[in-house]
Amino acid sequence: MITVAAAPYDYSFPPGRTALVVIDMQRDFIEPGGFGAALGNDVGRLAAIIPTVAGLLAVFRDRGWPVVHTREAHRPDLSDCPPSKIARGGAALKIGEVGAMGRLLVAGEPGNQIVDALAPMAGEIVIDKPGKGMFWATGIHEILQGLGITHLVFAGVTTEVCVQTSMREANDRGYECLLIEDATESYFPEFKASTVQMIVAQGGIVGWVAPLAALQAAVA
Ligand code: TIU
Repeated sequence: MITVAAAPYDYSFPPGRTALVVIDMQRDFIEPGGFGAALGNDVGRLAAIIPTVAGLLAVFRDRGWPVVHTREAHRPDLSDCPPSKIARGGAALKIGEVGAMGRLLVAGEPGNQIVDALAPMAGEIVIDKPGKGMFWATGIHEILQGLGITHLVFAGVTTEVCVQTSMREANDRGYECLLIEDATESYFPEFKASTVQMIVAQGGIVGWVAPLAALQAAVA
């Protein structure tokens, strides 16, 4: 076991049974002209974590540990997108409509690609998820079970939406979850702070939180 100094107390994980999950570091949320911007958000905040996420990826890649990338993505016919989700898609453009990087949140469109600096490498798992959480309608639980994964380390965007939802889904499925706090970001700093508090409250009701430096020190 490797032990990381974390909140609310030390997080121990077994190498080989631990996967990194990078949530939705796609152009739709991080670059101007995508879904995040269409919702009225300042997307500049999110790009700031790219170097930290890259550093976290390096920890796992250098050791050959499993890496999962997710994208929030719908089929081109939107058959996997509830009408309620489209209706609440913000004032400017809705899911499936054409923006500066192609159709918003549609698989295969330019905006749906993970940003170049964090592009998946051969052998890494990439899943398209129609929901906010990574387990809904993706089959990822079965994939992780097949690999013997028991522990998940989380990064990505946005902290209180897709990251938190995925962590809670993972928690309910028995995974021990660590969020790397400087490798996740929200359009709303107060929501990120609240999410971190919610995760670690009540003795780690959802999981653990630590900075990248603590993980790097633990594996050194
Ligand atoms: N809007 C927002 O904060 N997030 C999302 O819609 N999706 C993800 O968090 N990936």
